[in-house]
Amino acid sequence: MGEAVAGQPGVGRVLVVIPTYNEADNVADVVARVRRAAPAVDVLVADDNSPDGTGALAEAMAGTDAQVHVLHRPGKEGLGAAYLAGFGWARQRGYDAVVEMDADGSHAPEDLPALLAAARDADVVIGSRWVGGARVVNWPWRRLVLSRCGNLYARMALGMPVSDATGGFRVYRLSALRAMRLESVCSQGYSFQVELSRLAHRAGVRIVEVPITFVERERGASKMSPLIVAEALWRITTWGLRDRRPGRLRRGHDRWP
Ligand SMILES: Nc1nc2c(ncn2[C@@H]2O[C@H](COP(=O)(O)OP(=O)(O)O)[C@@H](O)[C@H]2O)c(=O)[nH]1
Ligand SMILES: [Mg+2]
Repeated sequence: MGEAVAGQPGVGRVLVVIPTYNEADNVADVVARVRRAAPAVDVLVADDNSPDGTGALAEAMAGTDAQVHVLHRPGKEGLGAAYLAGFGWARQRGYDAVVEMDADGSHAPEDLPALLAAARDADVVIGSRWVGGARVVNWPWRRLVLSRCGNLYARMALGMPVSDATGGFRVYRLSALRAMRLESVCSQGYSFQVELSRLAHRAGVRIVEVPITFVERERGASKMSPLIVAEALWRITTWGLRDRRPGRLRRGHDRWP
């Protein structure tokens, strides 16, 4: 397709980072939908060496579209590590903002223009399932309860005015990521989203929530596991206790180069 373009009005050069693990049935569709919905943005598929060949499929798309890129990672290291690598990739190449988006179609690429429009007046935009105007379609009740309770707990423990701290459809300005001091990040799994919400809140950057329509995946399997839930519960609890004490954020794994 065409040349790299000047960028998104009021935001600048935007990179949509899509982490993938075994998303062969979804990756081509989601990338094509992103390119149609927001032609000015670039796409980076961050694949953890998926055994089902997702990385090769993404590579084939990158071969025919200069705005699609692939970051091949050696193995499954969790969502947080994939995103940090993607954010670092964006920073090294001078992007002004990154978008987080799942590969499985749960985050509708067609909602992207609304998120990017909100980013004109914000540092962080959270596509939220739990604000007025949002919809959640076909999610099993167990996931609904987990998300509602998890968000309630996160909000209470961390004192954040964020309705969907666990959601993964977001825009971050690179300036905000710098202010958030990502070198302290320690999450492996989905608690990464809560951790970044907390860091954004603590950094005092402008956070805006925009309603989205979240649709349960139709193809492929969820990577959610009891271990991921346990990590989130454990981390939210320790952050909550730590935030009540004065002092500095502890350092994490140094994965933000
Ligand atoms: N690169 C990478 N992507 C992952 C990993 N775990 C999950 N993902 C991706 O993260 C997104 C959300 O995962 P999903 O299984 O749909 O979680 P759910 O929506 O909470 O059930 C999808 O695009 C997954 O392919 C991982 O360890 N590495
Ligand atoms: Mg999903």
